[in-house]
Amino acid sequence: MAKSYDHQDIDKKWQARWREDGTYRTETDSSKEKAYVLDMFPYPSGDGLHVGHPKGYIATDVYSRYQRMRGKSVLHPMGWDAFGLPAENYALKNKVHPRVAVEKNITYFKQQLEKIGFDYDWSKEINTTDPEYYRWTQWIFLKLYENGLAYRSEEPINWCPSCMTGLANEDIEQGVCERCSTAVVKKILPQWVLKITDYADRLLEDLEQLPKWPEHIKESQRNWIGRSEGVEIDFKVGDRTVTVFTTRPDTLFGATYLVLAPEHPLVQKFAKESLNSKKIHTYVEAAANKSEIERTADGKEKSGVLLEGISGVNPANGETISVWVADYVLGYYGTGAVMAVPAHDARDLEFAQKYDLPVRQVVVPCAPDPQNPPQEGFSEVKRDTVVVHLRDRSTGKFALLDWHGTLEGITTAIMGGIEEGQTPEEAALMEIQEEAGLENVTIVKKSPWITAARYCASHKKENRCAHSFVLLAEVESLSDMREVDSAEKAKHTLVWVDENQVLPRLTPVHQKQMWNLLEKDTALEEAGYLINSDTFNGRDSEEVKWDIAKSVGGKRITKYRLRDWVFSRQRYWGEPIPILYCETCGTVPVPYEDLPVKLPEVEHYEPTGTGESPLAAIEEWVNTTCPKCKGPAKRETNTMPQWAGSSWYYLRYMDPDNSGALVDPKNEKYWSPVDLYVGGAEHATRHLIYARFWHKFLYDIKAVSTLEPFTELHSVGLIIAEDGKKMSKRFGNVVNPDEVVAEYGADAFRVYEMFMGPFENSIAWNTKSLIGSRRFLERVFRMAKKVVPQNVPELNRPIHLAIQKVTNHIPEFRFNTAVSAMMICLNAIEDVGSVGKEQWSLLLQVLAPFAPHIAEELWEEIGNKDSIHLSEWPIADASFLTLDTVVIGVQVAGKLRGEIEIASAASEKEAVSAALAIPKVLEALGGSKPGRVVYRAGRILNLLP
Ligand code: ANZ
Ligand code: ZN
Repeated sequence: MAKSYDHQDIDKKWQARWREDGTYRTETDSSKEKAYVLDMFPYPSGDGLHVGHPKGYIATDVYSRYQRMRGKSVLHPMGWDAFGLPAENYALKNKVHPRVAVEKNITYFKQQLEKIGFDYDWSKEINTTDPEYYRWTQWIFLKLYENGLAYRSEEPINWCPSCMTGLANEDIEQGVCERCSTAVVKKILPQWVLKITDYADRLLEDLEQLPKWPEHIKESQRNWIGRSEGVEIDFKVGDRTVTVFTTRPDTLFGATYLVLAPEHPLVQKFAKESLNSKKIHTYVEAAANKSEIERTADGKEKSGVLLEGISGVNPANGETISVWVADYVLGYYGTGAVMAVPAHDARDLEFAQKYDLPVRQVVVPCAPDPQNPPQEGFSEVKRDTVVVHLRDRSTGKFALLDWHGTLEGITTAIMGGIEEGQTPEEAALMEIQEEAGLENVTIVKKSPWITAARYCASHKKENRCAHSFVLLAEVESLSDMREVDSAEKAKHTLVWVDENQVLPRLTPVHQKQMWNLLEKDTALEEAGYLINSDTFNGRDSEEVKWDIAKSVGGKRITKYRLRDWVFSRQRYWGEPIPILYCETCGTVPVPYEDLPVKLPEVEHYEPTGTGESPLAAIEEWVNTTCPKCKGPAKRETNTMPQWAGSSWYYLRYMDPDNSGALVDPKNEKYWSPVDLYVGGAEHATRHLIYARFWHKFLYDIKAVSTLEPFTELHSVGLIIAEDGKKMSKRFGNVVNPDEVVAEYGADAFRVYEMFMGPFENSIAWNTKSLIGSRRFLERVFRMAKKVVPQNVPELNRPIHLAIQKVTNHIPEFRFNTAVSAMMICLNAIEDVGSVGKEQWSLLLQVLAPFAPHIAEELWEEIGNKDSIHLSEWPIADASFLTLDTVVIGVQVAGKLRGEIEIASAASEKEAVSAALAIPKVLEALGGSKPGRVVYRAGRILNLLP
C-alpha cells in the first residue's frame, strides 16, 4: 500500500533543506537577466497574519519561482515597516517598549511566513526601525533639506486630538483622522514640510510611462495631484484688488458677484468698512469651527453674508457687482476668492437662488446630434427655435409629435422657428395653434436656459445650429380643439402621452436634454458657444478662454490639489528628524557622519498632548552641541511619519548591509527598477506617490538611475471572511494561516488562494473549496505511483497544453486559469492511468511555483538530485498543440471495416467512440461493445469482440 500524502513531513523536510542549501539565495549575476519581485512589506502587528495577508505574497512567490526557473537572477525579499502609530499604540496598550513589541511581532510574523514555504532570501531582510536602516532615511531627509525641499512652516496643520499628533492632508478622510475617525482640528505648530508640490508635474506626467500599472491606480493619482489649468483675474473692489482663480475665464461676462473665503486676508479690512461688520465677524468665526466637508459637501445648504456698502466691478463689462463672504469658498485653494458664475457653476447657482442674485447665461451648450450629426463641407445656418411642451390640464397628458416622411421614426415636442420680431412665447403659441389646433393656451414656464444642437438638414444640403428656447404651456381642456391643417397632418401626428412617457418617447438627444432642463434649473457646466459676451459672442467657449483672460490682463496659472507633505509627528516611535537648533547658528543639519540620530531610551513614550513630542522631555538627549560653533544646541524633537521608511525601502533590499551608502550604485544599476510590485489597493495614493516622489528626488541627486521605481504593479483583491464581512478580530471571523497549513498543508493553501478567482477580485474564504485544492494535490501524489519509463503519446497534448497555459498565465497574473489548466491535464493523465516519466517531470515543473513542497518531493522520487526550483522551465512543444488529424483504419477482429478521422494524438476512448459511430463496425461487433481494444495512435484501431 503506497504511503498517502503526508503534507506535514513533506513541508518540514523541504523547508529545512531549502534553508540548508540556500536554494533561494539571491545572486547578482550580471551576465543574467534580472527579476526584482517585490511585496509591499507588512507592518508587523501584534495580531499576526490572517489568511488574507499572504495572497499577494503567494502571487509574487509563484512569479519569482517562475522567473528563477526561466533563468533570471531573482531578488525576492521581505522586511518590516515597523515604525509608526499602530506599533506605538500597541506598545502603550500592552505596556511594553515599542522596540520589544516589534521584535516579538516580527518573530511571530516570520514564523508564519516560513510555514507557507516562500522563497524569500532572508539575508536581504530589512527593518525600518533598525538604526542602520534609518540612518539612510535620515540621510535622505538631509539631502532634501540641502536641496531646499524640506522646510519649516508655521502654518496651521491638521491635528488629531485623539492620536495627539499632526497629520498630513493625506491622512485625513472627509475631515476625520483616517486611523481613529476623530474629527481633525487646525492647530498652529511649527512643522517640517516636504515640498512634494515641486514634483507635482513630473508625478503626473510620468504616469504615462507606466503602461503596466492598473488604470484605476493611475487615475487616483491624477485626482490626488489634481492639476487645474486656470487663470488669475483681478477685480476692482473699492480701491482694492481681489484676485480670483478660475478655470472658466470663458464665463467671465456671466460673473454676477464675487465671493471671498472667510479666511481671505481682505475680509477683515472690508468688514471694517462695511455697514454690517458685526454680522460678518460672526459669520467668519462660525466658519472657522466648521470642517471642510461641512462647508463644501454636495447638498449642504450654502450660506454667506453680503459685504454691505462694498462693491466690485466685472472687468469684462464694467458692471457693478456685489461682494460676499461665504464658506463654500476655501481659504487655501486658488486665491481664496472666486468670481461667481451662477449660470455655469452648480454651487454658485445654489447660492444665487438662495440670495436672489442675478443669473446670466453666457455659454450655450451645443452638442452635435449623434443621430444626425453635421456633415463636413456643408455651411452652417443658425436658427432661433422654440420647443414647447403642452400639458392638458384635464388629463395631465403631454402632446408629442410623431413625424412622417423623411423624419419617420422621430418623436419631438411641438416646435418651430422664431420669426423676426417674435418672442419665444409668441412663437410657441403660434406653433401650438398650427400643430395642435388649440387656442386657449397659457405659457406656465420658460426655462432660463438656451441650449443648442447641431445637425444636418440633408434635404437643404446645409448644417443647422438650432438655438433653442424651451417652454411649458397648459391648456384647460381639449374640447375646443380645431382640426389641424392637412399640410401639418401630412408632416406629423399629434399624440398625447403620460408624463413618465415623455422622456422615453422623445428621440433627439437635444430634446431629451431640454425636457430635463424644464424640470430642473441645473447649472450648464458644458462647453458651447458664447452669448451675452460682447465681441466674443458666437465663439467656442473652449477656444475663447485664453483670449478673454488676456483681454482683462489675466495670468495663466496651474494649481494643484496636492499640498506639501507635513512631515512631523509629535510621537515617540519614528525616525528622529536630524536637525539641531543653535542659539547662534540657527537651524543646523546634523552632519552626515553623525548619523544615525538614534531614538533615545525613555521612561514614558506616551504623547504629551501639548503638541510636543515625548522626546522633548529627555534633556540629556535634547541638549547637545552645535557642530558649527560648538555652542549649546537643541535637537528637533518631532519624528518622521510612518510613510518615511516605506518611501525608499525597495532600494535597501538591493544592498541591505552597506554601511557606506544607501545602495551601492553597481547593485542599484543591476536591480533597478522593481520589475513587479504587488500590494493592497489602499496604497494607490499615499505610499505610491511618496515613494515616486523620493525616487525622483534620488534620481535628481544621482543616487538612483531610473525615473520611476516600479515598472509593473498589481493590486491584490481582499479575502473576506466566510460570513461576507471583513476579516477582523472584532468580528471573530479571522482564519489563521497556521491552522490551515497545519491541517491541509502549505501547498493546498497556496493553490487554493491562487485558484479562488481572478487575482484582483475580492473573494470570500471558503474552507470547502480549499479542500478541493487539497484533493487535487492528493491525486497528484497518487499519480506519482503510476509513472512509467516510456512516454504515453496521447498525453503529449494535454501536458504541453498545460505548459503553454501556465507559461502564459503567470506573467498575466491569471493564476486561477493556470491552476485549472493543470487540473485538466491531471484529469487526462488519470483517464489514461499512467504517465511517462519525462511527461510527469514536465507537469511537476509547472506545478512547482504553486505547490513547491509536493513538486520537490515527487521530483526527488523520480530520481532527481538537484532542486526542481533550480531546474529549467519547460517549453511547450508546439507540434503537440496543433490539432492535426489523421485518417486511420478501423478493424474488427483484424478485418478492415471502415475509417475514422481523428486528432493524431486522440485518446483510445476518443478513437473507440468515433469507430462505434460507424454502422458497419457496430454490425461486425454484433451490436455490443468491443471486449478488447488495440490502438496505435495515428496508425490503427483494432476492435476484438
Ligand atoms: C468661475 C467659474 C465658472 C468656475 C464656471 C467654475 C465654473 P478646480 O477645477 O477644482 O481647480 N474655485 C476657485 N477657488 C476656489 C476656492 N478657494 N474655493 C472654492 N472654489 C474655488 O476648480 C476651479 C474652480 O473652482 C474655479 O473656476 C472657481 O470657480 C472655483 F462656470 O470660476 B470657477
Ligand atoms: Zn551653532
